[in-house]
Amino acid sequence: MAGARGALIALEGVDRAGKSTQGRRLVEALRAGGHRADLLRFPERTTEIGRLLGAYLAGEKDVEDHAVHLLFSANRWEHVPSMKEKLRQGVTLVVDRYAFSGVAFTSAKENFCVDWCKQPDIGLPKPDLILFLQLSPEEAAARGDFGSERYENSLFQEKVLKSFYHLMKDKTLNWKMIDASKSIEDLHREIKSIAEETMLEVQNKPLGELWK
Ligand code: DGP
Ligand code: NA
Ligand code: NA
Repeated sequence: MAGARGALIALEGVDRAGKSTQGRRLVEALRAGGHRADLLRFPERTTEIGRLLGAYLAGEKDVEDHAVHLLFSANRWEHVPSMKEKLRQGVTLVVDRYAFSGVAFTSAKENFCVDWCKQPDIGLPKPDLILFLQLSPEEAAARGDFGSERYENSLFQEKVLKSFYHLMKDKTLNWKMIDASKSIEDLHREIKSIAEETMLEVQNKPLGELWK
């Protein structure tokens, strides 16, 4: 029998919900439990495309909205060969943001429809689990001010959230809503348990293709 494959787990959610902290904690805990696991964060800013996106987000560079949408997608695609190889070898991948952020952020802009936004990401490795970390705008505000990157303002973030809710209606995807107002520790335990369950469930199932 071929070895068990790893699971692809996406973390999505509103700003300051704790995605990055939870992603790190999850990978550490899985490794401590004897699993192979890696963390990936999109945009992945170390490639050429990633550096361009970093400059765009920092406001150092302007890029036309359609063009930048395709670049965010390209930044995911350029990691697909290595992601598939790791999953095949049994490494579970935790991704901090994925195509759902891609669609939610661009479709929050004027004159972009969800359908157009999804096209370039069709066929990406399909997450076995999408954890959506939910936090009310009030609770998010209590965790501190927005940073100074592009998109970091409350009006735009509300539109992004609406787009996320639209994407969650897709029942072909395994969305799990998580209450991110809990303590870091409680949230971590909940996420770890759902992740371990998913890893067992999918280990002998083929990896899917997103939105196909
Ligand atoms: P982060 O490093 O998680 O803070 O994400 C950087 C910012 O980029 C954040 O505001 C969300 C946004 N973002 C992430 N992925 C995409 C994408 O695919 N398209 C667009 N337009 N924005 C994205
Ligand atoms: Na965008
Ligand atoms: Na950010």
